[in-house]
Amino acid sequence: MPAESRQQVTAKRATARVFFALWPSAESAGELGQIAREAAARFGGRATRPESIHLTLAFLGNVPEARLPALLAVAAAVSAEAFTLSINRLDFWAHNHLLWAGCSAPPAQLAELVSTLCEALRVAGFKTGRAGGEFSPHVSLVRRVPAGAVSSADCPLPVGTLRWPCSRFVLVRSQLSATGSNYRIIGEFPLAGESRG
Ligand code: 3AM
Repeated sequence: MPAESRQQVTAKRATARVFFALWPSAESAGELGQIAREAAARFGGRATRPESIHLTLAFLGNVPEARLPALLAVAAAVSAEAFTLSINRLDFWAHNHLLWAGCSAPPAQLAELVSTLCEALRVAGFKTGRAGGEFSPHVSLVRRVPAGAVSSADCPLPVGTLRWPCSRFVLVRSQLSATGSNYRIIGEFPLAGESRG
């Protein structure tokens, strides 16, 4: 049998850095992007660009490209209900200098979607997230906020409550670059019913 070409070997080893997420409408992304820019101007750090704003459901990291069709099939078989997120608070994690937006009361359907998705991924042999890590729903708005810049965490969102209807989740490919991560949606999966909440 002829030896594998260098190209074939490289193709087998190629990986994609991927994660599942909720992706906002352009309108919600625009509003959150504006809050991110204002917070970065006030506290320092790097605001997430509107086109990159998302809520991570499950992070897989590097997956062989050859396994992407299986990954898409697992997600397509997930059955979960649509819901609406009420984003109404800002918070700050000192350990990773991250300012983020979230919900005071995340809907039960969000946790159900994450547990159903993660269980389906586990059964199919995909590893997700940090071992033993709890799911903490958050929308990253400003990264690398300087230490000590934010004195009070957990405050209301400046624009009041932002409604984010979620009728699909997506698989995203992340390309790391010197200027940050670039995200590309490579799969979309509908959630059942009307987005309520
Ligand atoms: O912007 P957020 O935090 O929602 O934090 C990373 C980002 O989500 C997260 O995956 C998203 C795309 O990069 N992430 C990166 N490395 C991770 C890891 N090892 C991770 N999440 C869990 N475990």
